[in-house]
Amino acid sequence: MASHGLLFAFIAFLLLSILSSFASAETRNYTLRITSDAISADCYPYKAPTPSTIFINGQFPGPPLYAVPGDTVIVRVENELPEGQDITIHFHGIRQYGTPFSDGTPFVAQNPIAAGKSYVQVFHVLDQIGTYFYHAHVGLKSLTAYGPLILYDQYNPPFDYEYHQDKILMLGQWYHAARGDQEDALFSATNFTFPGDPDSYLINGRGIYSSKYASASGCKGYDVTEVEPGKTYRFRLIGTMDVDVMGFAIKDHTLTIIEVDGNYIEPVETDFVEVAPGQRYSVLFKADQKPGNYYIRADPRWLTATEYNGFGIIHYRGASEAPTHIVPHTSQLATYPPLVVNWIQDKFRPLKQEKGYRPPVADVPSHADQTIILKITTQDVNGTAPKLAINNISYQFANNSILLDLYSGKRSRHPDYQKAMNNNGFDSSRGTYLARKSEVIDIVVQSTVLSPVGCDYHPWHTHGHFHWMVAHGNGTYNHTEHADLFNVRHPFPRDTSIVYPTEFPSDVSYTNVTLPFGQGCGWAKLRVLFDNPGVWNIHCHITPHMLMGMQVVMEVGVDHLPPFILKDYLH
Ligand SMILES: [Cu+2]
Repeated sequence: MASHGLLFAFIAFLLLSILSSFASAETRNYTLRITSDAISADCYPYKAPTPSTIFINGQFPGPPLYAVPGDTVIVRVENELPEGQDITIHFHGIRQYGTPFSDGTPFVAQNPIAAGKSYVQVFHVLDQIGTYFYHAHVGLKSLTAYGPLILYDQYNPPFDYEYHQDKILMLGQWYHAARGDQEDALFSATNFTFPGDPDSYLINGRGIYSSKYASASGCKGYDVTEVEPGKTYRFRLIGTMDVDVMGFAIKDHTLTIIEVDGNYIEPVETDFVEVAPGQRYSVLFKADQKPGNYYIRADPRWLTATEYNGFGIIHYRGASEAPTHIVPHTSQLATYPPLVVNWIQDKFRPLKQEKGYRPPVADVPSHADQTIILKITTQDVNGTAPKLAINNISYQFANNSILLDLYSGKRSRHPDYQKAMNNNGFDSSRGTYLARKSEVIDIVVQSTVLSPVGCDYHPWHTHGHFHWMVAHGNGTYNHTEHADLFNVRHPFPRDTSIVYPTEFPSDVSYTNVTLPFGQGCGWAKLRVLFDNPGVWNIHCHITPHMLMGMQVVMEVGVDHLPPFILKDYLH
């Protein structure tokens, strides 16, 4: 039942045709029916027991959702998982401006949807465009509960970025272990165990574990993207992984990056893209080589092993050879460049207003009203094995949705902002960080050497808001020295940024780092305009890190909450 790349492309084409015939905004109703099954996505004969793989409307990965600016989107989530399996669905990158209750964060925006129950989420697209996705936000369900969310715009294709068609390429990862066992190990009080790196890397839900299994019965083989010779395509790369930072390259082809997390940038040519969990890129691909089959290489980065299995196929229509689903030889693969902290991000610059295009996000604010430092640490919680933490506090889920408690009056809507500001933004009695409405805050994420993961990369995601990385550095952030440092050449807005590890031995075996635990090993400063009243998670998008406590909750302008319109839809 794994979806086929061609089917995606076909649906995308159909919907694009339909959407382009709609000039005005409308209401789009979607239903996401959540079920589970036992499948093998990578041709390996073992299938972890139900409910390891989550299906959405009978598909893995879930079906694409589409909308255009001005639309109101109504999504009904129906949880048909087995008893005891809660879920929520988060629309990653959607600002949820005026609808914080639809953000899908458990015990923050809403309470988890119990098995057999359903919930409705409503949001307005406003002026957002580009490539997004939806995913589960409870436990490790996002390992397989995800699907694309594409916001087309009236300037599609925009400006000079002409392309024939767009194609969705979701980068994913696949474990042979049962999700339930992985969650039990992760939440174990005495000895929590990180799920580790996956057995297989998938493109659009497909992959091959190793050559031995390429001809296994029922093996669907690699994802195939069909292209017409001479035409240009927009590939929408979606980082639906939960752990690894991925590379992406296509043998013998150059790519042009035009979109970063829903924001257009001036075109940047590259033959390699680095995609973290939660990030998206649109790249233009020109089918300008001899008709044939070319391998996509989508292997992880920042790991020490050298052999991985993340491959897909670009097939030129009319090529004499059909795509063969055999594991490629190294000579058939694009080579990856050496690891570089912050990759080529200094080449990115936001596309300015031109030819009718109006950027959905204003320029980076020139100064911040305050700075909040989020230092990655560990904490012993009730004598358990140390959990991950921020400023020595490992995030604990509330018993009831914080936002719903604000609406019902159980929680005060008038926090003491000044008191929090004197305490690094943190209100210890509320257990949250605070921002006044429309306040500009610099969030400094400070990486440290951790046991047992060493100095790791951490892709930080800001719910409800974009951010601009305005500075980054090695070692430890020093506010006296770095308060006015502005060393990103052209800050560009996005919703998920990698805080790179900067201190590791030259062979990049950073997980075996010999530096003392707790030492600063890289930081990034994310500037956020908190203009969206609500309660928002800010967290590392490595899902096990987040679940182990690398997460904070920000109450933003809760004295200006929008009306709770969801009550009109919930019945
Ligand atoms: Cu992390």
